[in-house]
Formats: sequence, structure tokens, C-alpha cells
Amino acid sequence: MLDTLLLTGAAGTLGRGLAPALRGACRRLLLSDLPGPLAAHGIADALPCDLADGAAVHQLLDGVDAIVHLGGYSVEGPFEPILQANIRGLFNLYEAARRRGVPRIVFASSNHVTGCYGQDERISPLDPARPDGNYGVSKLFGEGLASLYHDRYGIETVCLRIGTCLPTPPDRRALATWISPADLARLVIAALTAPAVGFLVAYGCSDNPRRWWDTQAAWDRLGYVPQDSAEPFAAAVQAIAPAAGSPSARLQGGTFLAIGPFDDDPRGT
Ligand code: NAI
Ligand code: 15L
Repeated sequence: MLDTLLLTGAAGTLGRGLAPALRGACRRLLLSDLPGPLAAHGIADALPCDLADGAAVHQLLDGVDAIVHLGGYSVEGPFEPILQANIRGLFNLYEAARRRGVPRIVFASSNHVTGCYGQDERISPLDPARPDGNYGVSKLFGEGLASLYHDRYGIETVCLRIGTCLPTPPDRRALATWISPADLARLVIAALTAPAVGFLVAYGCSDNPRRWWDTQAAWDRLGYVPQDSAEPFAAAVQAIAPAAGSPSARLQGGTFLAIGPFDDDPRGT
């Protein structure tokens, strides 16, 4: 069993849902997030830390044996806050992991790394990235950093390109992308405990027959077997979809394709 496991983004939606399952997978679970969200959710005995603060992140990783990294800016948005939380934050995390000798990280990447593929395409983790915005690019940066720190410093990372984690699928797109909270917990624990994962990219969804991703090779390496499926919800959500023919309806990233550009974005005017 793992000794000390650090969960970043512990006050977020997924962090609050995952913490109980992670507690059963280690001897000691450390919870971290920004001070405001920790206080807002009444999470006591936590370690407040801004991922953009390198010295604070180095301190945070003292005595840590593995990390589930959920902390960061979690939707499409302007570049500056994404730069701080997801790019600088990821750099700080991997540098601290290298200096502290943390052997494994499970990184919450996102399906938005490949959000510009069509919903009529089937892709695998080996296909080229096609991010759909600033957020997707920041997750691609995280995957690149994870690859670098594996090749040069031996830190293992499982990059989970998570789909849509909600109690039930909210719309037609999610019939492909949904992952139930229980399956997410299975997937994260598999990513923490599977032997010799090296650097691995795995899509994260339930056993959805409509999924767009070749998932099996990575799931086999992790020993992840999803127990849920979006299909029973199909009749209820089939009609919930963006206007036919719009980028949001055509591309895998869905409504993120309708967000931006932003005022702080040099591409904007
Ligand atoms: P969330 O936004 O609810 O939680 C993210 C947490 O990160 C927040 O509590 C926030 O305070 C914290 N955070 C933000 N900036 C920070 C900083 N500079 N330093 C420290 N903490 C910071 O997001 P959610 O839905 O819980 O997602 C968790 C992770 O999983 C995120 O990295 C997200 O990108 C990723 N993900 C989530 C999916 C989903 O379906 N919810 C799908 C794909 C990826
Ligand atoms: C994500 O990466 C986001 O963090 C989450 O809020 C959802 O929008 C999800 O992707 C999705 O694609 O549904």
C-alpha cells in the first residue's frame, strides 16, 4: 500500500468526490488546494498551496510518495490564469517532484488535448494532439512535461485524458465522453498502483459504446475495467446538443469550441 499520497485540487468537484476512495488506497492522504476553496468547502487539516508558487510547491511535496494532480484551471478561458495554474503550476510540481524524488504522478489531463478531432473520428493516444483552446494546450504542455521528466529523471506519470465526470451524462456528447465518479476512482487508483507504467496516456471514460477513443491498450496496462456505461441514459439526453453543423456539434471538444478568443489573447483583437 502507498504510504503518503498528495491530492491537489482537493477542494474541486473531482477532488471532493475522489478523496474518500483515495483514503482507502494509502496510509496517509494529504489534501491541498488554494486557501479560499479549502475554506469554502470546510476542508480541515489541509495544506493550502498556490501551485504557481514554486517554493510553496517544493514545501508541499515534503515526504510525499505519489501525487494525484487535479489542481488547476479546469475549463477553457483566458491565457493568463491558465498560464499560472496549469503551465507554471505543472512546471513547479514536476521540479519539486524531481528534487524530492517522488516516483509517480497521476495527472488529470483532458480530452480537450484532442478536442479538434471530429465526433465522427476514432482516435488513440498515439494520434497527434489537436487541442481545442488555451486549456487544451495547457494540458498538452503537462503531458509533454510528464514525458520529459520520465525520459530524463525517471518519474512515472499516467496522463488521464478525462472525459466528462458528472453523476450522469448531461447531453448527447457525453454519451461518448462520460465517466462515472465510481469509474474515475477505479481509473485513478489503477493509475496509482499498476506496476511499471512509465509514461502513459490513457483516455478516461466509462464503458460507453459510443466513445470516440481507442482505450483498450492503455486500460489493459493499468488493469482498469470500467463498470458503468452512458448508454442507459441515451434516450434522456439524445436531444440535448448544440446547433447541428456548429463546431460544438461537430468536434469532440463540444461547447469549449464556442469559447474565446479572449481579450488577453494575442490572437484576439
Ligand atoms: P475544479 O475546478 O472543480 O477543481 C480544480 C481545483 O484546482 C479547484 O479547487 C481550484 O481551487 C484548484 N486550483 C486552481 N488553481 C490553482 C492553483 N493555482 N493552485 C492550487 N490549486 C488551484 O475542477 P474539477 O472538475 O474538479 O477537475 C479536476 C481536474 O481534472 C482539473 O485539472 C481538470 O482540468 C481535470 N479534468 C476534469 C474533468 C471533469 O469532467 N471534471 C474532465 C477532464 C479533466
Ligand atoms: C474538461 O476538461 C473540464 O475540466 C470539464 O469541466 C468538462 O468540461 C470536461 O472536460 C468535458 O469535456 O466535458
